[in-house]
Amino acid sequence: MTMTENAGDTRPAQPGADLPRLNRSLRPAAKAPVRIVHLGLGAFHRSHQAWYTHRAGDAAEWGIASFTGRRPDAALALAEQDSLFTLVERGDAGDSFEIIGSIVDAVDGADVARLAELVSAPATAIITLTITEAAYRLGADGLLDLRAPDVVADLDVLARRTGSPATPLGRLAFALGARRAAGTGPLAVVCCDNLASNGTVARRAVTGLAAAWDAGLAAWIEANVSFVGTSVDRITPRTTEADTAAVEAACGYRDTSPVVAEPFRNWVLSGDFPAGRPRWEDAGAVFVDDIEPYENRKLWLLNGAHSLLAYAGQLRGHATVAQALQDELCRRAVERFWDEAEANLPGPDLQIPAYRAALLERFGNGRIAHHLAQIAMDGSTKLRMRAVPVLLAERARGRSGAAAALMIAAWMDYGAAAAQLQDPLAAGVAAANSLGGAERTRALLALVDPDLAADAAVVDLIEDLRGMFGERAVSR
Ligand code: CS2
Repeated sequence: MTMTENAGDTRPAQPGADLPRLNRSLRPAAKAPVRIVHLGLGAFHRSHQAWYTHRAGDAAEWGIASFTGRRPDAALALAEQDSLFTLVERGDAGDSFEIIGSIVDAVDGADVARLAELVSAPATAIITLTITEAAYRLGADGLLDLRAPDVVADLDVLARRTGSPATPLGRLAFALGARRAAGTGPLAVVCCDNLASNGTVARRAVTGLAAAWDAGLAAWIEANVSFVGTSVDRITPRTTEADTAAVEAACGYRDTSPVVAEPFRNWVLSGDFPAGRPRWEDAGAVFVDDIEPYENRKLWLLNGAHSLLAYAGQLRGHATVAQALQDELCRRAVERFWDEAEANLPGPDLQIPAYRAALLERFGNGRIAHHLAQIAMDGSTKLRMRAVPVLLAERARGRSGAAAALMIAAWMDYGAAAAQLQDPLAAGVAAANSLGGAERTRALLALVDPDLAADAAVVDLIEDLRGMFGERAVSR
């Protein structure tokens, strides 16, 4: 069911609690059986994979059981409305509203027994992941950091067989162990996080953790789990109270968990699905043999510009992507970074000029309040995918890579100015910031990439670029 906002609607903007709650009588089609298990029940999962599954021609056969990460809240709220939610597609011209029915079970991530039960069920064919870039616990060398405290704690829990693992990787390894024990055969793990070579990263992280627990499980995963790589794209800001009110006003029911997204969406996938998959191509998903150029285009051009705007924009006092883009200084920094990135992306097939033009329009969508503070988090991990490859590629061609370096410098300035930094390496950032001058810059760079930090010319370049956007205190 798709509804379009009726401008002539006379209902009050905030109809209040007397409205019915979104409920099963509004389910767009019968509940599908669970065949997909998802880890990371957040807004992006719902605007992207849940939407594609909902729109697949064979949606009736593919239900998603979606597990939250750290907190149960999103699952509790969805469970109260039969796992249904409204997707608000917010374009320049207005909003359209659609009830998405592909999630059939919303579960507290801490319920690891239920996860193991569903992952080991014969009908389950796919596990999708949106657990955030930082959750793969990759060190700067690209391998699982077996010394990360939460990884150590999960390995301890798994070895003792008491309690439950708390990280997504630990939970996934545990559930795959249950599938192995049940003998229910191969399946696909589809990584939907913004990481370069995300299928490979997921495989390394999951098998790395499994190997440290149970070598037999690691071998079983290697032989039975297909790690599918993807490039995912749909700008999905955090839902606000105003969004919830807009759904009430337009749809006439109360939905505590709507999701707002831009009309644009894109999903490129590469890999095997040994137990089958929905016909996501019906909804526009594209299956390719070589995903790397698509990944790089998206990670460098979209996500790279996002990170640059997040740090530069906040240092300049802006709150949203659209606002930062109107600032000449920020906009020029983005264009220069895009020039560097483009010089290292292959051929005309990727249609970079059109992609860049489309990005300017998407970022400029003033009706989407995409907060820079949301994008700014976990910078030490994100920059490894968004700035470092472009910087390295430029330097390998004998150029400076100054625009990519500026993104890193802006992250450093932001880290020094932010009242509270949300980053897996926040303690390291604070320690580095207690040093002075070039030593500080070198120590911060080592958190992102130790090899780059050993290159004095790169440290000097970044040091020179510090302070370019001012050092306004950043409160959030
Ligand atoms: C953003 C992404 O928060 C971020 O780091 O760059 O979430 C971005 O909005 C999505 O990748 C768009 O597809």
